[in-house]
Amino acid sequence: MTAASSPIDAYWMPFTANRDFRKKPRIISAASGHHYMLSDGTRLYDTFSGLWTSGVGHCHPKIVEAVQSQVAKLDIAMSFQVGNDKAFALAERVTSLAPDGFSNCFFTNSGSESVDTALKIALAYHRARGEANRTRLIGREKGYHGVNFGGMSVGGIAPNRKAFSANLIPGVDHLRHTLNLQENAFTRGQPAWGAHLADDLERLVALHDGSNIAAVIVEPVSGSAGVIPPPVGYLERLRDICDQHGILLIFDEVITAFGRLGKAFAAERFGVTPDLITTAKGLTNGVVPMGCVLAQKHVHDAFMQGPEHMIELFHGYTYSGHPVAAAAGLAALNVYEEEGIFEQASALQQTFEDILHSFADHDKVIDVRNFGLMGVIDLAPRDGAPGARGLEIHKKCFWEEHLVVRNAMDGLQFSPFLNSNVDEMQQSFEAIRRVIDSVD
Ligand code: PXG
Ligand code: PLP
Repeated sequence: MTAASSPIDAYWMPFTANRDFRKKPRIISAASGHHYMLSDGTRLYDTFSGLWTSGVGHCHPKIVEAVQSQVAKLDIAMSFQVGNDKAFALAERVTSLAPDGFSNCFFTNSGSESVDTALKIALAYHRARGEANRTRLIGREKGYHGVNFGGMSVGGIAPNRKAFSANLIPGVDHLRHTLNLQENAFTRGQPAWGAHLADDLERLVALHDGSNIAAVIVEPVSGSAGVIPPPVGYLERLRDICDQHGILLIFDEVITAFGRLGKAFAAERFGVTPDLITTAKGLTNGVVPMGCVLAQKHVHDAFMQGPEHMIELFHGYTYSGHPVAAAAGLAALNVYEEEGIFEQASALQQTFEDILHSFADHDKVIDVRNFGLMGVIDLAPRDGAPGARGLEIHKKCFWEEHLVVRNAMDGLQFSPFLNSNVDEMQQSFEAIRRVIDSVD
């Protein structure tokens, strides 16, 4: 065993500049409501709701209580061949929240696992229906579908793919992304320009023949790549083309589900119904890791054939439907309903949009985008040092303004609590403006 050289060096942090972090670690040790706490008692306001996860705030008493009592009652049950009561109850609740037609729920432990599960369901679905030639998968440039091999391959974020280029799964194409600052900079909500980019799918159908294409996966609103709302008519167009050619449409709703757009699902908000929906994050308010794939009845039922003693889908995780996670999920869904959380989110959208767009005339700002309670302020990168300005702002917000602000390179991303207090939201952006003003 080789001991790490300082007490924090052993932890290899995800998606983090580890060496820079270790110089002055930002370590959170408690949270309550809309604030984090450091071990010295400093309180920080969270502008990112965990990591798009915690719509109702941290350590909600009802979710905490549900998890505490569940872990003392049933810690784990075997999830293959035997089930637990909470997983069945949660599957019922989630499918009843989903748009009409969704009948079944397959549990995972993260968004990445939900995406790889959905891709596998799509491939196996076509095979079960006698169309085993439908193997091609289509993602979109700038898409983020997690970090497992399937999701990384259909994803379109170059740095996430670069080191693994030769090993991405074969038979994947990408639609063009819809971010275009010449046409759409500083649009509030959905841009009017860009629906025609969905016709890229027609080109791929023409190239490969539609009969070889299994599924298209998109985020209804791109999140990680920097909040890119769909152009008006774009999602509808994708749905039409998929229908014409028997292609499954997958919405990756890991961020957009459970109220972030003011409705239970983006599918409902946009009035476009995919065949499969992937979720995670808000399913448990982020309290216990859990995701799920929602399937339309026609997808699920295609598997329910052959001898009844046979497994229909050779896929699953040890922790699929984990009882403690499922108890957290049930409690979170209860809170969403009892406290009118989706309605609160819906009511906050306009204020959030107005605050964000008040940054539009700042000389360091090159774009502002928003939809529902998702938003980004894109800053101009420093010459020769892309990302440096964003990271400096993140650190200054943390230490000087006691705010946790997420930067992805020079984009400042915002995921306000679905039950935010407007005064706190306003104060946090006043502080962010001070910091943007103060850096080079
Ligand atoms: N799909 C989508 C649309 C996501 O947003 C995943 C899949 C993967 O989920 P897991 O649970 O495996 O991380 C995500 C996750 C950011 C950021 O800064 C967003 C995510 C992850 C990391 C950073 O926007 N979303
Ligand atoms: N911004 C907002 C909106 C807050 O609510 C808080 C704390 O409540 C802060 C910033 C940080 O304030 P302080 O430095 O007093 O912890």
